[in-house]
Amino acid sequence: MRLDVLTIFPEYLEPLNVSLVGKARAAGRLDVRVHDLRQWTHDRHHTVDDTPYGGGPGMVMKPEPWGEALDDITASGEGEPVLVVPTPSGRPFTQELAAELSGKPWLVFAPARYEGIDRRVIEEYRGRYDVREISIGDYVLAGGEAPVLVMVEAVARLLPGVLGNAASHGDDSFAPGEMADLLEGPVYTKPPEWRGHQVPDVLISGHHGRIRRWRRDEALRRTALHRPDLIERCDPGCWDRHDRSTLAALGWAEGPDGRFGRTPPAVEE
Ligand code: JAH
Repeated sequence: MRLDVLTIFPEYLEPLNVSLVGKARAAGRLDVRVHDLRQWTHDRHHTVDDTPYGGGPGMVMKPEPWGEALDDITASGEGEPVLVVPTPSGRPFTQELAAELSGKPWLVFAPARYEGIDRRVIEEYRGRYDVREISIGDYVLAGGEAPVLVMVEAVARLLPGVLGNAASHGDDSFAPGEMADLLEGPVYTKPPEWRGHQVPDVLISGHHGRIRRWRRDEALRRTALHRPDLIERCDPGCWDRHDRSTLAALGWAEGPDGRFGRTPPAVEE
């Protein structure tokens, strides 16, 4: 997979040289190229921003450097890249999207600074490439570089041969229920007692059926506590008999459609 990143802070992308992504590159699974957007400016001050039309605070990134840079970068390879633009107003980045992007041969990331990039750049490349405006979460950063690091790590670890991944990642026995329906429960390793805290007996019991059920119940508890939206969105087929009784014990009410809700169904007059 080829990855290009076009940024005014190329040094921010240094972490791509280390750890998992660095190893994927060393192993020849990833070809990462980081470019300084200012190389595509022509004035003495390497200007990349200007004041917003219509007024208001902050600055907007000028279209010309982005256009020239993206034209050069996209002409330097074969085929059409997916252009990824991190923005808080984008579609959510999910494990599903990471998996989809991991199947693409070429990603070009365009992290902005200031108040963002002149809209016409997105319009221009929408007509030519698959453009994805993506948000990694509901908060505002100073720019899109940190989201690029996040997305590249999520994508790179799915590439065949990167994380000890088998040839295909589709039928993962490898990533058990990775981001399936529930959050993962707690994990433990040796020693069995640490500073007076015990590893739960069931995990040491050797009763594999009970261990499986305990882990499922812990996953349900954690999900109900931290991500009730995931419980509510699950269709009735998600839950086995034991799940239903665990959720009921956690104070969840089963509606007539078999879905669970935090508030008990309204009582008829
Ligand atoms: C901030 C350009 N979803 C997280 C996220 C992504 C991008 C940005 N902020 C937050 C951002 C300023 C300029 C992009």
